[in-house]
Amino acid sequence: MNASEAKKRIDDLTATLNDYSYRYYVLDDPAVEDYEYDMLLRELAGLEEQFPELRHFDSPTVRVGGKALDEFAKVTHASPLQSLQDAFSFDELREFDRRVREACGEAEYDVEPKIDGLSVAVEYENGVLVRGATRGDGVVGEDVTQNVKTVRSLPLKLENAPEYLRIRGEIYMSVSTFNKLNAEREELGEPLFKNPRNAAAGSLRQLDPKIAAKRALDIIVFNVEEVRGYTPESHSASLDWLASLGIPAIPHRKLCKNIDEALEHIAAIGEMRDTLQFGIDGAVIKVNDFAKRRMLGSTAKAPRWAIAYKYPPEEKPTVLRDIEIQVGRTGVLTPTAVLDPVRLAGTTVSRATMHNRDYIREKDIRIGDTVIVRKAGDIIPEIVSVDLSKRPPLTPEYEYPDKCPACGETVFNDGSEVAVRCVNPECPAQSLRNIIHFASRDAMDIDGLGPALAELLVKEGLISNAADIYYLEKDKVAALERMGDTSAANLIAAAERSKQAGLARLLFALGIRNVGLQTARTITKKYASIEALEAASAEELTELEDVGAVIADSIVSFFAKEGTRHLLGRLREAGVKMTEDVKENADTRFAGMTFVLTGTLPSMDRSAASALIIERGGKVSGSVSKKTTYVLAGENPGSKLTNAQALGVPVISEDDFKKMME
Ligand code: 0OX
Repeated sequence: MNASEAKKRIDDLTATLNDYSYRYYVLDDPAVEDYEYDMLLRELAGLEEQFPELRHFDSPTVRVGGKALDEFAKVTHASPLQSLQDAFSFDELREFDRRVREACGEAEYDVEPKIDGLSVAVEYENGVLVRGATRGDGVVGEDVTQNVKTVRSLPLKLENAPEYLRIRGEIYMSVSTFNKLNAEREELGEPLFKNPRNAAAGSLRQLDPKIAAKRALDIIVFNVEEVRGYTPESHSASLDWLASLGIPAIPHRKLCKNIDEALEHIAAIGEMRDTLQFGIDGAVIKVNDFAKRRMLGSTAKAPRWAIAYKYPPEEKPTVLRDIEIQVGRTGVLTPTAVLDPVRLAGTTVSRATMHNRDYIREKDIRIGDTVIVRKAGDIIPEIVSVDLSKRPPLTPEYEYPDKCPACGETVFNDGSEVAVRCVNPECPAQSLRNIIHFASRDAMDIDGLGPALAELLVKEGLISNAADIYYLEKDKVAALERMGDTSAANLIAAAERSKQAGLARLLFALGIRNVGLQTARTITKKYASIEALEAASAEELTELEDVGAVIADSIVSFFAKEGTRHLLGRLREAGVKMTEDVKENADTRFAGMTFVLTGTLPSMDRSAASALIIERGGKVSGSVSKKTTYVLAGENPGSKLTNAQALGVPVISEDDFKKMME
């Protein structure tokens, strides 16, 4: 195919696929089968690879995500993204109505669901999606443009667009996507997301947009924050207008004549809760008329013309079928309720936390009971109470195990805490968890060694502690179910690579109580070898920033354990690096300097430039202030350049920057 034929086909495919996407994701009215869509998309991607210069900026292939970032740039919102005042009763809503009428007379209210996702601001310049940013603290958020572009229901280009448009919406993960994602993660032995909101948050904050794209996020838009080139007079008119531009405006909203109608619609939204594809954590009442809104104004925190009603946590009865006891990494036994599945606040619940032994005793919870479950803060379901009227006759009291379910040793409760613990250092449940943690990404990052494989290796007797990972024999691994030569070789190579992870990661990987990765990093700044750390007293350790007596004690008692010496000895013998490199003669020419990057640089992308700055001891910030040392500007710089000029911050080009690095 020659270039002009390719151009025609690329133009055609881009337009057609964007139309199909709109019909599928916004109108919920697919025009073609998924298969046909996928084939056309593949054809387009192939042509774009051959003729990159012909790719449209709003090509549907943008949705699969571009290059990974090193960090998110900070974004100062052009005007703060306000929050909402909360109400927990209809009385408070009537009180809100009274205040509104006092200030501006009778008012019509828009009532809409309050989506439980992550607030973002999205900007369009002349119809082109130029930026997506998280709300952050309302004033400064993070630039998540790449990930926002993967949201298929959000147009990358608007027809009949105003000159400038900034909208606000909620990014969320649909219940069906969430369930699918967790099912896949379970299969792979990866940790499950607690709820759709956490899953959406984790996905939106992925530095690699390809991962974000796979998570299939969605958006619902509920506000026009700023617009130039159109003047809406009311909220409902502005949302209808957004919908006419192809933007997914908030559904189930209703214009209500007065507070009674508004309360009725709030109740109706509450009834729908279980059937919606997005989680909600309330409903919002908003004065519809913008002139009235201006009369009402805002307090320092929130507008006076809107209020959020929070529904009481949903509670439902279900039957407790079993109580499972798990043994954690620190030996604590935790009971989990196994329930008949029940829909609760947007997800299906079949397990609930029971906290500890005392919790079960105090509530006298028994297997076979009908229990009332609720989501605490809409995250972890818990048992609120037992419906005694439904207790089957002769149901025996529940007996908490006195033996560890994993190793059979007697468990202890020393009276000083509620936790019942297994103190057997050889307990396989604890060692499995230690191994899983050791291999995890932030720890030694042993690729491929997830919970499922770790469990298999322990079960088959190939490993029983973290050090054993480094002594695995390829043939034995290859002979395991679903493994084979290649997987075994990959695992051993990954373990080999992990030996160079360095002391900070190793300390974190060892699972010392209270020592997270950040603390581990702090420690290695002063103690660059494990020997140096072993020799440190608790008192010396507390001199470190962020290390208090509790952490210091954990570290000292960890090194005092017999098992620790043995484990470290075997890790050392295997060649695991036990020092942290202190970069001597490190290039620190940018130490103490803060750079802000803006626009497109001629030869490097912004993440590469950021990496060069950070490696040399500098910082990269997303917004210009008096503290900024340089603004590194490329083509089409944004408002950062103007801000720099206003504040007298020196502006440099990529060439200047390169000279600074010579
Ligand atoms: C939501 C939601 C959040 C926006 C600007 C002032 C009032 N989570 O669904 N906030 C608002 O309104 C805010 N509306 C919503 N629907």
